[in-house]
Amino acid sequence: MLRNKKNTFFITTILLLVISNCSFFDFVPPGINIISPEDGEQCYGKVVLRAEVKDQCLDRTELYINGDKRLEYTKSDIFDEIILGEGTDCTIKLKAFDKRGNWKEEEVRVELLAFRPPNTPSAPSGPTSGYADSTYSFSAGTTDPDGDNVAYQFDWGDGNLSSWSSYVSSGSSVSMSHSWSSAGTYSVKVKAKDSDGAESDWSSGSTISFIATPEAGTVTDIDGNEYQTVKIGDQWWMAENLKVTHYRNGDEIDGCWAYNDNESNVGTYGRLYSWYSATDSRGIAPEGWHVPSDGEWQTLVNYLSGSSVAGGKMKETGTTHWNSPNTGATNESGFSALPGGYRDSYGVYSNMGNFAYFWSSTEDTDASLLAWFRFLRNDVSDVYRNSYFSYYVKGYGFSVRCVRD
Ligand SMILES: [Ca+2]
Ligand SMILES: [Ca+2]
Repeated sequence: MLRNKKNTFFITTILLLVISNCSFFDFVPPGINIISPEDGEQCYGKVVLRAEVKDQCLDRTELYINGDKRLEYTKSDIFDEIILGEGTDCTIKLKAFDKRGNWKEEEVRVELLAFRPPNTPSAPSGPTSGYADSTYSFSAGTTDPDGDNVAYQFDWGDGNLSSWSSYVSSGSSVSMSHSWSSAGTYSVKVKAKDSDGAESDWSSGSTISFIATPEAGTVTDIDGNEYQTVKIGDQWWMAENLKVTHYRNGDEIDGCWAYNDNESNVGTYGRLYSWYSATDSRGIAPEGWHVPSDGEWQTLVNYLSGSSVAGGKMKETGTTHWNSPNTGATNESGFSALPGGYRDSYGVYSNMGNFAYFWSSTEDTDASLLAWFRFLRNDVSDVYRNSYFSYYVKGYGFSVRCVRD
């Protein structure tokens, strides 16, 4: 009976029947009040008919659609849905009879238009980054032009679709969660359908980037200092700043300093090293590790979704060490960058709390006096790449993080 859904219309009827004692001397025809639809109304996909029929001797009420008798109600009849034929114009007539032969009819004409789907939802809202194999929620909502209830389905961007949510009222939102099994960047979309099954288009996508949950380890330098390490993508990084004072061969490192020459800073912030000592052939890094090249830094930044957000994912959270506002800090990478500041070539220390500077081993090929370094700030989520501070930059003291060979 239910044919092509698009061209099929429904009538929902609720007849309010008033029962009273029936007198033999009843010469009054039934009263009919069609509450909805109004005459001339445009209806989308279905007509909801509500009518009140009153008579002390009511016998029956007949429903006609476009002149065809469709249903007959008796006193106890209450109908929910009647399938209505195709078409754009439709007359709905109720004809009521009482037991004494009196009758009356009322008619309304409606314009039946196609089902209107819900409006296309906005891109789902949810996190922009996270860990693969963890579960994250996205929410979405939209309205239906007919006020129909709406259900939602999410396209998680990894080849999986959610099941349809249960129906909620037009304008309400729903949340659904998903776990993405692989690191990468995904576009999450949503679409809506109304209670008649009419579907919206897919929304635009919301981007979410996942990294693998960091694995942790340790490494020990020649002085016996143990460092936490973390695997970020395919790289193992030290999760603490280097604090060693001897090269691998046991020689003392001359270009290395405690911030403000205060040894109490070393435990938290490590030491600051000149580029010359960081790249000295005797080796500043623990066995099996090295000072990262500019390219190795870039691999890290790329894995963390690029320079505009990677800093936030690398910074220790909170404001114990970083000055407020520590913008964007999530430390999702486990890198735990700390704002160790720097020492300039005159021996002046600056910017602890606001900046973290890290050497790369790579000289700037355009100016061999310069070498590439990365820095992070308390007030942005960026990672910056630079080679110039002054022409004596290689003599500046910056923090050092080592990466495994
Ligand atoms: Ca009557
Ligand atoms: Ca609708």
